[in-house]
Amino acid sequence: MIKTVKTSPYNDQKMGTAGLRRKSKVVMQPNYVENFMQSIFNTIGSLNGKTFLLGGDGRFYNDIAIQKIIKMAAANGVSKLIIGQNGYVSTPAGSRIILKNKLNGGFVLSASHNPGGINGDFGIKYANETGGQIPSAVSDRIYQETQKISEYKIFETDDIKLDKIGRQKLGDMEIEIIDPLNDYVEMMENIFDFSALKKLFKSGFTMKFDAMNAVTGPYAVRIFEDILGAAKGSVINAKPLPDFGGLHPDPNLLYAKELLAIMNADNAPDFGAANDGDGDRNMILGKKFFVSPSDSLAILTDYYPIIPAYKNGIFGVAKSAATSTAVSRVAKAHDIGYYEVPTGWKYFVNLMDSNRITICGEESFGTGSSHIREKDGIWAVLFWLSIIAETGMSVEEIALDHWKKYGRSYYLRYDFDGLDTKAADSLMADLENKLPTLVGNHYGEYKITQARPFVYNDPVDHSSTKNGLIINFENGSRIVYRLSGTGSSGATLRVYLENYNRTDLKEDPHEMLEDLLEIAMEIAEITARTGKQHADVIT
Ligand code: G16
Repeated sequence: MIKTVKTSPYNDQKMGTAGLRRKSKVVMQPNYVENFMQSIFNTIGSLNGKTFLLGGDGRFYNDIAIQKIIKMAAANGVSKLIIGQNGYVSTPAGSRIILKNKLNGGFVLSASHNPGGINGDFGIKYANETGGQIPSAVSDRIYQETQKISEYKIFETDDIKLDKIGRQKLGDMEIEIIDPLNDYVEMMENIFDFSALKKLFKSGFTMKFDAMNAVTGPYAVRIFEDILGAAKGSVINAKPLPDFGGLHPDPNLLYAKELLAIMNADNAPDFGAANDGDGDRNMILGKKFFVSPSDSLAILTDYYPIIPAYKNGIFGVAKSAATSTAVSRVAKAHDIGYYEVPTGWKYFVNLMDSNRITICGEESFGTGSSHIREKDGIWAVLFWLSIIAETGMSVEEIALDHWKKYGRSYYLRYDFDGLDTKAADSLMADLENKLPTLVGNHYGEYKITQARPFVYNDPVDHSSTKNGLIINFENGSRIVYRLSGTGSSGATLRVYLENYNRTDLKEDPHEMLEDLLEIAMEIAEITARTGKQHADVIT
């Protein structure tokens, strides 16, 4: 019943910042999933005795890809698969299940915040035994394997039913269908003070959580409505849909429009939040108020002593280099370890495993801690609710209080989308070459003091990664340039701007970054090289 099928390589199966992401129609090509999965299995080697998690965010093609992976796992000698009921598992819950049950790794089928559907994107994230995504050295080996693949193995059988919790067999492989919520909910109960949060909702506190028709809907309904007592209907777009109901499941000011309208209305609830397709990203809103992810990381870190799981102290904090420096000031004030890593959650994993950090986060709407090895959208929301329950302050008051204490890093990210890959690569290469010549240059009041590629030397595995170019100014401002690693076609240039201010705390970030944007466009010759006068997306 095990069939060996001849195949030939696809040349585009290199993983990006977080797994393989491609247009659904690309992934639907004959043998595309099979080639990629067989390359992973070949790279792992012996699968006997190994157990993996399998699930996804419910997007289009999840159901088909899951069946292929189950049948290939059985044919390749995997001992056991643990699968989320109906094929669902969020990225953070998956990480938890892997860690808690000491699995050998797992596959979460998701293109994260990218849209779904036949014209959208599909993706496969591969986590190792840490519950975090594999390091680049391993993804490079898998890519090599995809380039020479000539056959794959698959079990010939009917599709496996995934709707009932319980155990079954496929050949010698055991399949266990689990409730993907249980372990995750239990973990949250052990991190946060749920009785304080129940009191908060009992006192009439109101919230809206936008699950964006993606995988966190059932998690959010169970935690916020069923357990903590938020009013029914507090979770909107709660049912996971294959095309996310046409939504772009990216929790930011551009795509979470429905939530934004609710939070900007005069009768807005006290608190708003959204998660992305696979539940690892979060956006936090107050009444007519947006918390930038970089500020959110700094604020959560500042309040760590109020959370039961962290009250005895944390090891340290880390951010990606592109994220604003707000959290560095908090780390200094609390006298805890502080690290900057390349973009990609996988770079936090060694720091967590070696007890160097407990909390970490990124500008790309990700925050989390060492409870798992992925970022965690619902964790961030529960942390914010805990701060509100403890202080009695509104979201806006908490942010203002923070800025008064530490000053404010005005921060925005400008994305130039759909660029020709070669043009984007040469823009970055030429910019890197001219960096040394920029030091000392003046642009109005802005004087460049440092201009360098960001190079990260991992203190644990001693790997070295170059990611992005950073320009520092005398007044504390920064420009960071890098190319996105999560797109499914073409290139996206990201320009991250930061302007630190100690006294003017309530200004419009767009205005505060206007001059720096002009400088950033000029230095990298963005208009001349890409034809773009303006960024396509600003978050
Ligand atoms: C992934 C990574 C994040 C990264 C983000 C953006 O998030 O896990 O660490 O910050 O991509 O990456 P890029 O700037 O290269 O597009 P997710 O939520 O997409 O898995």
